[in-house]
Amino acid sequence: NGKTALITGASSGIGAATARELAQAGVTVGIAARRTDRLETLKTEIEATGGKAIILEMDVCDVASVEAGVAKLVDATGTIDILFNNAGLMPLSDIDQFKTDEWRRMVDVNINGVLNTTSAVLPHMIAAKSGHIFNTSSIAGRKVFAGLTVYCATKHAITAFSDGLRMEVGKKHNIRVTCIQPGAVATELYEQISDPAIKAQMEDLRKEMTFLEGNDIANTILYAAQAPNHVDLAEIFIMPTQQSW
Ligand code: NJP
Repeated sequence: NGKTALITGASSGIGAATARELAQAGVTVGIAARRTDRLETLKTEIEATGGKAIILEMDVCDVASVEAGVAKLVDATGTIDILFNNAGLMPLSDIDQFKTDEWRRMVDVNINGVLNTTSAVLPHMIAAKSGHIFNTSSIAGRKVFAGLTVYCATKHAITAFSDGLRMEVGKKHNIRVTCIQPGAVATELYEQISDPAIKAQMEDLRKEMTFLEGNDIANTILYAAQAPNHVDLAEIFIMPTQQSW
């Protein structure tokens, strides 16, 4: 309550749900993404229920736009207490399809994007001797699935980065780090899959089991954020009950 959060990938899915949830709890949310029309709608929705949202047009791959977004939020609120590194892509394909442009985009958004926002926000948290960073990894950051190889590689990087970051900034700077590892969540993430066979597999999966909703993830983030300061919920591994893999 009275805190400020920067949420990347807030224009849809898990990020938008988390923005709504934190705003309801009294957090001022800096909602960051490229699609500002979506952010406008979200801001209107949040403010209609008494929350406060600040739109940050941000491409997490573009350091200048990340720095501008962070500066805008700090100017408006004086602080960033929570950073949710959530923006991500999952254009799945088998390696022998050589969709190398998609691989590079995944590495850029899923890994470099997290490094860009973290390096821009961390100095403010270090100065405040307080903060909480949430990173969206995945079940794909715990194990490897064929067809998801490059995505798994990017999410394993986020799991590793979260662990190392926690070791370096927890004790020294009083900053908590939580690595979120969801199973299947019903969002637009699956729409980017360009490989027809993998896309069909994912669509079948959606018919045969109940996916998590963005809000299920948002609830756990609020729970971790509200824990007493000496409690760092280091990992949240959250699965649909019916997901057996
Ligand atoms: O997907 P979606 P999710 N700069 O597509 C943003 C992980 N995850 O909510 O810029 C800035 O609805 C994009 O915004 P825009 C997943 O890997 C998911 O499911 O306007 N933002 C949009 O808001 C990802 O890390 C599942 O296009 C950029 C958002 O990213 C996170 O959850 C399972 C951007 C994507 O929202 C959220 O994904 C799992 C850029 N360059 C992990 N590029 C799952 N859904 O099943 C993209 O284990 N965005």
